[in-house]
Amino acid sequence: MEMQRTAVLVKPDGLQRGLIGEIISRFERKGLKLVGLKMIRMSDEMLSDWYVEHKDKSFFQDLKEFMEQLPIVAMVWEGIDAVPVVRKLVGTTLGREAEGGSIRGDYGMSQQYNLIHASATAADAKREIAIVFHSNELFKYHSVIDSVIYADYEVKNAD
Ligand code: FUP
Repeated sequence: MEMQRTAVLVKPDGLQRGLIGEIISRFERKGLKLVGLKMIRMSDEMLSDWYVEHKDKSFFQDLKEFMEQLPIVAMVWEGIDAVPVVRKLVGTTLGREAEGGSIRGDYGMSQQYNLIHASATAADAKREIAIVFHSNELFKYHSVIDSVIYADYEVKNAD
């Protein structure tokens, strides 16, 4: 159990579908804390770094072209075990198979157009956050609801 930050992208299909507010709202209601947010058009270079684990896959170029065609909304969410918590809310990769109740399960039918990206591991999260955010674009702040989101011992154990 540790305090983590995780990267989320609302992809071009999520932007076109008008799901930015819905997606942010789900993470807010869960009790995660928004610590970074921006709208950007990702460059080919950024995407090559972002999807480095897929660089030899057949879909790599196609995926990058899809991600480059429109701006995306990038966010950083913070919380205890935020990386696996967000992955669970996002659901598995293929929308048609993703669990009902998850974002992909509730809103998507596709593999490539799966609306959203979420970091797979804490190491991926660190790398991905650094691709899109400067350190002065990430915020550390006390939220008034912190004390009803976690018990004190959970926060102590997570530090
Ligand atoms: P995920 O971690 O669930 O976002 O999915 P992956 O890391 O397995 O895949 C990264 C992205 O590549 C996914 F968002 C969907 C896309 N993809 C394709 O476009 N085609 C494929 O055949 C496999 C994945």
